[in-house]
Amino acid sequence: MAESSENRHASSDPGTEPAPDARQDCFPDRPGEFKCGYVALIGKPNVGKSTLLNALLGQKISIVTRKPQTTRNRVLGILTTDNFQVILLDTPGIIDPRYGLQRAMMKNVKRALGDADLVLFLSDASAGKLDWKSLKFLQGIPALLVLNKMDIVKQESMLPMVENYVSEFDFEDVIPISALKKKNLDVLLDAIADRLPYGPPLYPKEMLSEHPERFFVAEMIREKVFLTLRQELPYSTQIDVIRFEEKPGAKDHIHADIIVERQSQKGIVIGKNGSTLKKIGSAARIDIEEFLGRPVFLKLHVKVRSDWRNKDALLRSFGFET
Ligand SMILES: Nc1nc2c(ncn2[C@@H]2O[C@H](COP(=O)(O)OP(=O)(O)OP(=O)(O)O)[C@@H](O)[C@H]2O)c(=O)[nH]1
Ligand SMILES: [Mg+2]
Repeated sequence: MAESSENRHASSDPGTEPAPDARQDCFPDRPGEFKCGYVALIGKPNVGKSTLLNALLGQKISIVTRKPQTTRNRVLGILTTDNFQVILLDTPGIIDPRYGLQRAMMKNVKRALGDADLVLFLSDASAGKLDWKSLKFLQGIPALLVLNKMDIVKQESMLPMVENYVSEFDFEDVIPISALKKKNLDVLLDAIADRLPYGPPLYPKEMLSEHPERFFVAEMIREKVFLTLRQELPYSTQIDVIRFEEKPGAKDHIHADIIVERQSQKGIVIGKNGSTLKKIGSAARIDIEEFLGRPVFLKLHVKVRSDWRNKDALLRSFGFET
């Protein structure tokens, strides 16, 4: 995950174009046996898609909070074994979009589905209710029904849910898991591998993701904003990394803006004597340093961009497709 380019916006998504020489460099002796494909994680907000992506990769690359609609982008994670490479696409939870940002989020879901060889349709086994809305997105793409959060629900109580789902869609298989407790993930991975197409790897085997470092930095700050601020305010925020300077022999300097929609929100994010902003910054810096493996100097500012969630030009400047 090398820091890429001059791209100013952390949340820009470079797409799924693989590194051009990856095909030749990896596993040149066994191209016929190798499997490789794209697998999209789809489902309602909060069902555990990002938790599952992180659990499968063994490293946290997608942010997780208890709030729904945490993920906004299509987050790509690469898992390579001796026999296969699976390119996992985490996506925003499926909702009826009400404003520009949510419409852009749903575009990211559709893009992931457009790339997918297989879908993991995640449902919260403890929720009871079926997720008809997300089901409509599948449109004939081969899918596994993945019932998450089996750690907090009795297996037999999942049966009515499974019966209802399979009567509506021809799922390839049904797999109960716990992404949080890492239960049954080996079974899930075998089921994925069975269904991947044959083909050479698209990425070098040590590669875990392809987003630039500043994307992850912005996401880590956003996670702390979601965890620190209450109620609806996090949904009005966006992170814009405006400077990311590597300083050999010294700390990296990272300057990021926390964008809010209204002046009144700015005061809340800053807090009394700057206490809230300081809390967000300290927590984010710890995660960023761990992720980058080096010390950083993180400077946060709060800026107002009136109604940014509905302004296409601003959304595009933050890397969203409008
Ligand atoms: N008990 C339990 N909780 C889980 C499990 N997987 C995820 N969670 C919790 O569910 C909440 C939402 O998890 P996320 O991974 O952010 O869910 P998501 O589907 O990515 O949500 P969005 O990005 O909002 O669409 C978090 O509090 C997780 O800790 C699980 O297997 N068991
Ligand atoms: Mg998520």
